[in-house]
Amino acid sequence: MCDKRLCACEKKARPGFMNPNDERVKILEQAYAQFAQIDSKSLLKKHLTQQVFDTLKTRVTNSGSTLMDVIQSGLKNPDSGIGLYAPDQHAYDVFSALFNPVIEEYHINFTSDDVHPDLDWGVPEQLGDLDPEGQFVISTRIRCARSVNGYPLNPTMTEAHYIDLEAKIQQALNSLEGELKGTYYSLVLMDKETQQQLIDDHFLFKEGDRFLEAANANRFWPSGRGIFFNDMKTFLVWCNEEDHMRLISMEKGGNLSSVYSRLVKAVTEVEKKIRFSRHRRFGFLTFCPTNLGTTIRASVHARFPKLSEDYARFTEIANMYNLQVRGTRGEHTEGEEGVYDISNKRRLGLTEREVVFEMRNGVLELIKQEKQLQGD
Ligand code: ADP
Ligand code: DAR
Repeated sequence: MCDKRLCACEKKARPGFMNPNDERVKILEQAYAQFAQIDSKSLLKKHLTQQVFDTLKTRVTNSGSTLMDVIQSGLKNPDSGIGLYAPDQHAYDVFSALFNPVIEEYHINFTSDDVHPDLDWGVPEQLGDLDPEGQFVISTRIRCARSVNGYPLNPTMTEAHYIDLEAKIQQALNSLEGELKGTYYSLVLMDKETQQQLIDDHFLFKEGDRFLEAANANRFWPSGRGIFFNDMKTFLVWCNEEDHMRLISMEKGGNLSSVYSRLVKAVTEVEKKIRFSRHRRFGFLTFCPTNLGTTIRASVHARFPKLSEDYARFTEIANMYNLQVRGTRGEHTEGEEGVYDISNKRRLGLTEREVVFEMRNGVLELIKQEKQLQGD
């Protein structure tokens, strides 16, 4: 019987698998045993069964990522809603036994037989204005995420990757013209006062997100990170935050057609210069599985003082229309004075057109119910 620690036979793990006696497997087993004792409502907690864990614990992607890289954020943050991220593009396939049930549950009605449809922006002019009288909607924003082909995802990027990708993105954006013309601002060169003002004004991403930190997505910060925006700040691009790129169109008021039309024009222009990563089943690839597919989050900041008096009922109604309620400072924040961030929850299994219409129809219903409660 060979000594497990020294035996050469144990050292030869199969490609794509760790040796069961590998120290990393032992650490995973200890972490899973501790996680079993913790109460959590995350989809990770629900779907990482002992059987799934045992199936995946020795798997390794072609970038060297393990199950720990996938689940560590959810292990460290039991209050996660999801609790897992893809450390590289290959992870969605290698750890599909865990990703698939989480993805199919989060994206509602996306079943194991479904494949994300081809891109279809639809006709932006058909969306109209959500609130022409300006009674409820303060501002409208639509964002999509893009991973750049040939680059790994956050946890497997080197500092050189971040800097090289930032230069590639900056070069592509600096060639934009007309309404999309703008300037790139690197976080490395940005003074803290300007940075905080941009965050407070809802333009720039926050720093130090604990979920991303635990997922190893904030390494080498702020190297390679930054923001591009046009003079009006109606078209913006986040560089190397959670995803390689977040392309954002936003403006005051509820003119959904205007915001969506600008985003479609921008993404169409940028994809002439940068090749985006797509998965054969999940559409456009993102770091978090909640953003796969169209990667679109179309949101309004809107006043619902009556509806939100009963917050549980408010979120129940929103869920009926596949809408998500967030606070006014982004994810994991609270509403302020009856103002909330209302957006589509589903991004996968629908076309771009269907996703934005789902948000439009849901928001119009919330406005109708708010008017009824106000006795309009
Ligand atoms: P993402 O939308 O990229 O998932 P967040 O939910 O964290 O990220 O929002 C990012 C920023 O965008 C936050 O400052 C948030 O307040 C702002 N934001 C989101 N939707 C709107 C909107 N409709 N109008 C104005 N700002 C918005
Ligand atoms: N905080 C993580 C991510 C949820 C989705 N939001 C993203 N990707 N920004 C969670 O599991 O709650």
